[in-house]
Amino acid sequence: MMKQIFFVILFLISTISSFAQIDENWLIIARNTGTYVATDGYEVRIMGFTPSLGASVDIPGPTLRATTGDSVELRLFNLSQHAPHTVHLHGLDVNQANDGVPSLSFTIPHDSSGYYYFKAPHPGTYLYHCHVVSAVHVQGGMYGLIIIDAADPETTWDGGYEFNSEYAWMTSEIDTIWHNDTIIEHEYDPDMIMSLNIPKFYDPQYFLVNGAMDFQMEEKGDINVHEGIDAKILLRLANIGYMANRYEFPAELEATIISSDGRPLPVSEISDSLWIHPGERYQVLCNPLSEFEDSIRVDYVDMAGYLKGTQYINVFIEGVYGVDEKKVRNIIQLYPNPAQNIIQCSLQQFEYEILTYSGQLVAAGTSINGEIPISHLNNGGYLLRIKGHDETFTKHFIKE
Ligand SMILES: [Cu+2]
Repeated sequence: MMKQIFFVILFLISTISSFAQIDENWLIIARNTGTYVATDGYEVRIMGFTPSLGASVDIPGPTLRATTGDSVELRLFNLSQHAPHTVHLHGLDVNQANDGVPSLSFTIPHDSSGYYYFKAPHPGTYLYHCHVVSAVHVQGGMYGLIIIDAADPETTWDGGYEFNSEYAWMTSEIDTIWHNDTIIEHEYDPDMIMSLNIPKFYDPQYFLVNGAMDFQMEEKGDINVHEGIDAKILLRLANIGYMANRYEFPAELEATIISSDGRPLPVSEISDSLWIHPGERYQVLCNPLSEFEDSIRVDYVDMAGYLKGTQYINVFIEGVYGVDEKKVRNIIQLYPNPAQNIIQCSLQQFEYEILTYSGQLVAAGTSINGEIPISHLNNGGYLLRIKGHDETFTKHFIKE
C-alpha cells in the first residue's frame, strides 16, 4: 500500500513539475469572418485562425514553432460567433485530453478560451486543424503548420542533417460551394445534423500552396538561393487538402526525402517525385548541384486519380561552384519520357524496380546498357527506383 501511495505521489510530482514552467506560449484565435480573394478576384468566405485580435483571417493560419522538449501552452480563443472549435495537433504525440478531438477532448464555445498543454515531441514538421465537423472546418480554412526545431535549429534532428535555409509549403484547395454563409455560420451542432448539410461533391476551383496560387507564388513560395555553394535547403511539406499532391523536383536540386510524418526515414532517398496524401508531412533536403532556374511542379490529384490542378514553385539557384563533377555528371536522366516500349537511362549498369504510385512492385531487373523495357506495363505513371553504388534514386516516368 505504502509503495502504491509513493508511486502516486511520484507520478503527481512528475506531472506537475513537467508543466510547472511553460517554455512556449502559443495563442490562436478562431474566427469565421475571413475573406479569401482568389487570383481571379472572386471573394470566398473563410474560417480560420489568427495570431491576434487585429489580424485578418489568412490561410493557412499562423505557423506555430517550438523547440523539442519545450513545455508548450496553446491557448485557443474562440471569437467566431457560431460553432465551437478545437485545435487538433496532427502528428504530435500528445495525450488525448490535449488532442482536440471533440469526443475525446473538449470543444471551445464562442467567446471562451481553452488551453492545450504538451511537451514538444521529436523535431519535425506537423500541422494543426480544427476537429469540429472536420470536413467543413478544415475546408473552411482552420489549419496551419507546427514546426518543432531540434536543439540545434540548423539540424533536422539530433545527429540528423544540417541545413542553411528552409521553406515550408502547406497545400490545400478551395471549393467555393463549401464556403456559403450557412456553412460558415453554422451553429453548435451536438447531434451532428450539420453533417447532413455537407455538400455531396468536392470539386475545388482553387489549388493553393501557402494560400497562394499562380502569380502569387513569387511572394509565398519561391526558392531563392544566391549563395548556393553548399546550399542545404530544407523543404517542409504538408498537405491539408482533400487531394493527393504529387511533387516533381528538378534533378539538379538533388532532392532527398529524409523524413515522413515527423519521423526520420530508415533509408533516405534521392527522388525527382514525391506523393503526399491528405494529412501527411514530409521533409525533403535539397543540395543543388549547379546554378539553374527551374520550377517544382505540384499536382493535385483526386481520389479517382484525375489531375485537377497544378501549381509551379519557381526555383532560382545562384553561386554554386566547386561541386563534385562526378556527381553533376551522374544526374540521372530518363528519355524519352513519356515512353512506349523502352526507357533509356543516362546511367549504364544498375539494378532497378518499377513501382506503381501506390507502392506496388510491378517489375524488377538489371540493366547493362541503360535500357529499361516497359512495353508490358499498363499505361500510366510509375516510379522507377534505381540502385546506384551507395545511393538509391527514384525517378518517375509515364508509360503511354
Ligand atoms: Cu472549427
